[in-house]
Amino acid sequence: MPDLILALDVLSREEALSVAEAAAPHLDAIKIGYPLVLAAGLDIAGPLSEFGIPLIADFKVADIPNTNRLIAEQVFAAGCSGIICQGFCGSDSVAACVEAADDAGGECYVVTEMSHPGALEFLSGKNAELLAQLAVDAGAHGIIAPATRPERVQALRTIIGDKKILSPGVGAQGGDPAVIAPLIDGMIVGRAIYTAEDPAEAARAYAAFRR
Ligand code: 3DU
Repeated sequence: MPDLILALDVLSREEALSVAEAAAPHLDAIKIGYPLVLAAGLDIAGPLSEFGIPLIADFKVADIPNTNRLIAEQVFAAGCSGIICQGFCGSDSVAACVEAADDAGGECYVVTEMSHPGALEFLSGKNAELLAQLAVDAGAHGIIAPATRPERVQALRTIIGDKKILSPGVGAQGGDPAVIAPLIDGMIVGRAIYTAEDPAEAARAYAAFRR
């Protein structure tokens, strides 16, 4: 059963720290990304790390290898221990993120199939399977795969073996935690926790699906 990862897509430092503090006892990691970092700055990673929970930077990095490496180095220097990159820029671009993660003692996850309906246009099916194989070949620590499509998570699992699957799409996007939890290593939950009237209680409820 999976770790619980809070997707902290709130738009102020105060709200981020207050939600993180409330939910922290039930969490294994916090995922930060463009919404929070653009609103509050990457140095929000400093106070967030004080809750003692690993931070994963979801910048879906998608550039040439040199730029990917520069982005990843910033992320790890800020105190994050994981980074999420796209795979569709190719193996050298992914390798740049994996190398930066390895140098920092961190982890790199590659997006394969996304969870929203539009993912079916490009980021699904055969393309997702190629991206999963690319993640394996590049030495990535795991992949991102959709909680909204458990059967696709199972298909991608056959490619990546025991590498980690972190899975967004539970709650607000309709994914069922009871169905997806046994298939994955990390359950990513955002709005269903941070917009709840009582984020601590919401996090506690999702934490029931943890290891
Ligand atoms: O739908 P939620 O509010 O639980 O948030 C899900 C988070 O995961 C959010 O940060 C989103 O950007 C991210 N994510 C997906 O939802 C789907 C993907 O395929 C990849 C990342």
